Amino acid sequence: MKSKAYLFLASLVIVTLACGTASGTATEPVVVEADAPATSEAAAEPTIEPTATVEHTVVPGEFPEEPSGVVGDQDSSVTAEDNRAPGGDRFTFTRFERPFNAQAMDEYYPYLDILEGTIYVDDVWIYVSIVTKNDESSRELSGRYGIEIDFDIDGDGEWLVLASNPVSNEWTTAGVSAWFDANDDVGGESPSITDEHSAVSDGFESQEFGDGIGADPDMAWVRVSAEEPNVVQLAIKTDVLKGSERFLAGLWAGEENLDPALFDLSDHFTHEQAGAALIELDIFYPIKEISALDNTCRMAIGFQPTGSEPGLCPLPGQAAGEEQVEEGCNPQYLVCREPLTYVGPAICTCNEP
Ligand SMILES: [Ca+2]
Ligand SMILES: [Ca+2]
Ligand SMILES: [Ca+2]
Ligand SMILES: [Ca+2]
Repeated sequence: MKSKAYLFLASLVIVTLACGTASGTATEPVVVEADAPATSEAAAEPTIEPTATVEHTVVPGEFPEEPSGVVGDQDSSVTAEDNRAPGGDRFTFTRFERPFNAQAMDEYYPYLDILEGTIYVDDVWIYVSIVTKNDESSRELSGRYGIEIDFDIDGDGEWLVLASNPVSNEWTTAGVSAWFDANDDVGGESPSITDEHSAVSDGFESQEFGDGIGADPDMAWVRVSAEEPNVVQLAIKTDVLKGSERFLAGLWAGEENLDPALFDLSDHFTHEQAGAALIELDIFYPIKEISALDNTCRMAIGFQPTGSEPGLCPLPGQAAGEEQVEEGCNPQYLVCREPLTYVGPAICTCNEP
């Protein structure tokens, strides 16, 4: 109830400021002295107090040229007619490829199907680009899109930053929220894989930012690419890393079920409850309580991974746990390219006419 009241107040503020917050501010990132970030001790208590106005000091600019990490993800459109995913759905490893409705899996949601993700980092911002399946018939990005950040590289996320139903081509904090796992229970006893003994976790329970309200009103932003309406872009202050210059990052797309309180989803639900999107896993197929959801493996940002980091994308030359296979695609039409850095499987598309 508290959060509803907060959201209501927040939307009042946004409505009030709708005309005043957009452009006109610096297009280049401006380094400002950051306020002391909330400590994790303080974060156990909700720290957000609605304020009368949201005054932005620094607005994200354009992405740096060189990406810090790139990831490919399965294109479920290639097997959607068979009511299944082509790969990439391994519940016990917290990997989901299920941009479909539950049970029948006969509705495919291109706006929830992540195909590729890229991360860029500069001194002030972590920039994220999430490429969803381009669908001429429906370009509304009506889901939630986000990034999970694990800055101590132990496999459980510290932050989940989500943006709901992005529509603006300008950077905005509207609809953006940032959640912290202050009591460090995300992931349970086995981070990034299903716990043997399930325990109760409250997930990312501490909301540190929402719609421009929080200790730092400039913490997290979203926009839709002006050139590519299927691309969601996020910008998050590097302050969230609390001094770390390296992190693991996974990307998410979903709807209401992409809920900070349910993390890790692979601990909150049993495999039986969650179901599976791969028809080969016939004991668990089809998807059930976890549907309309997609995520990526985790990119290593700012360091060379050993390969043993929990949830990490397969490294080049390493036997890939999941191959990026376009089933049903005539091989002569299959176009694959290597990601720009070491962090992910080849990105393939089927150019069959
Ligand atoms: Ca996907
Ligand atoms: Ca962690
Ligand atoms: Ca776990
Ligand atoms: Ca927690």
